[in-house]
Amino acid sequence: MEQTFIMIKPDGVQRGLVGEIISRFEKKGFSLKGLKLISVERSFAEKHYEDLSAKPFFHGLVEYIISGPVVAMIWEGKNVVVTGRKIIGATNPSDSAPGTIRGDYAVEIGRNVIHGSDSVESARKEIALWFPDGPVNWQSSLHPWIYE
Ligand code: RTP
Repeated sequence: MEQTFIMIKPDGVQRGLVGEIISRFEKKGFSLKGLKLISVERSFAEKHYEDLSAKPFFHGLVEYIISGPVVAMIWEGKNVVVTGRKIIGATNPSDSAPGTIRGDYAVEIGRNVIHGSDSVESARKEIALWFPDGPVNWQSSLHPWIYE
């Protein structure tokens, strides 16, 4: 079953949006397979965002991610990578549709509350980086009612 890496950024944690965000993924029918509240070092944040290292906003992005604890999660389910990005909404909250997390809770691109893997390959790399011991192994009893 497909997995994705979702991170609630420091603004989302400090604004008290953790429960709301987890609730949206749970209610959709996805399964939580890893969860931790963690403050990361600068070098770790740079590694996570290494593909963006040439971007002019890279330094500010790293400062943002290390400014407080983040909630790192693994979510599992059919098409969870693409669907997770839809639940999150467009990168720039000015473009995010109402009903998405960024559309409902964010205003600026540099404080957009949440990260989600943009592909199955990115998800695999990000889960390996953030959860070197892998996902928690449990089966949700809801599965028979979510999948045919
Ligand atoms: P994310 O990785 O956080 O899920 O975001 P994304 O794929 O939707 O967007 P990406 O292009 O990978 O950018 C990563 C994060 O960098 C910040 N950003 N700031 N100031 C700017 O122009 C700018 N552009 C991007 C955002 O926090 C974005 O989520």
